Amino acid sequence: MPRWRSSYECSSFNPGQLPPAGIPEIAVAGRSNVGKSSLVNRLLGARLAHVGATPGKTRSINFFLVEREGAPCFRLVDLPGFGYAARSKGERDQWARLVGAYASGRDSLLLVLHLVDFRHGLLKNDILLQEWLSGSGLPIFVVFTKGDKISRGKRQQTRDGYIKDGLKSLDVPIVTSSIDNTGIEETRSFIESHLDARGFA
Ligand SMILES: Nc1nc2c(ncn2[C@@H]2O[C@H](COP(=O)(O)OP(=O)(O)OP(=O)(O)O)[C@@H](O)[C@H]2O)c(=O)[nH]1
Ligand SMILES: [Mg+2]
Repeated sequence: MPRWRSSYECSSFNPGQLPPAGIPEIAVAGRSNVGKSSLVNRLLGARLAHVGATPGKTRSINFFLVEREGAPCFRLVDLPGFGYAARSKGERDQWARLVGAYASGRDSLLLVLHLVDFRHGLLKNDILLQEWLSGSGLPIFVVFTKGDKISRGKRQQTRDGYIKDGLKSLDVPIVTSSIDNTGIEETRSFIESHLDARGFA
């Protein structure tokens, strides 16, 4: 697979700061603290996104440019965490306003990676997020995070159980860990093949 070269592009704290659409975008969504920024860094191969031990670290939409063979290939987009319970309704509304302004009618947004904590599977907020994303017409692919917290021998059974419980995902979800790199290369390949399938090889 050709090497990705990544760089930070910009951050949007409000709809007025969103960069113009253009090149294909792959967004990373999920509950606060699920490991979005950590996975973004692993995929990019660089510590460009800010990681935090407390939920609510990422408040802006952060855009990272991935180049392949010297040419812009796509943007990886780190979204703020969805639905942290301790936050006020006002802040949840702010999430919907900002992410809604970003995602609505953005033809260049090809795919949303929905990150789900492998220890818990889909919680209420994950189901709400899936409904919101699919209601916005966005293709969803589930990526499990923190796979290192479940022993290797139990991973397949755990994943199959979550699939059986029901989830929206374009394909069989990938189990990842940003600690030991499990599933990172597989996720990169999935992104590459999705870009390819959508005509952006
Ligand atoms: N064990 C383990 N911990 C992880 C993994 N990925 C992230 N973490 C930890 O989970 C915490 C949250 O990580 P972030 O990457 O900041 O999570 P986030 O989803 O971007 O959080 P918000 O920006 O607050 O929505 C940090 O303490 C990370 O070190 C993982 O794969 N395994
Ligand atoms: Mg984050």
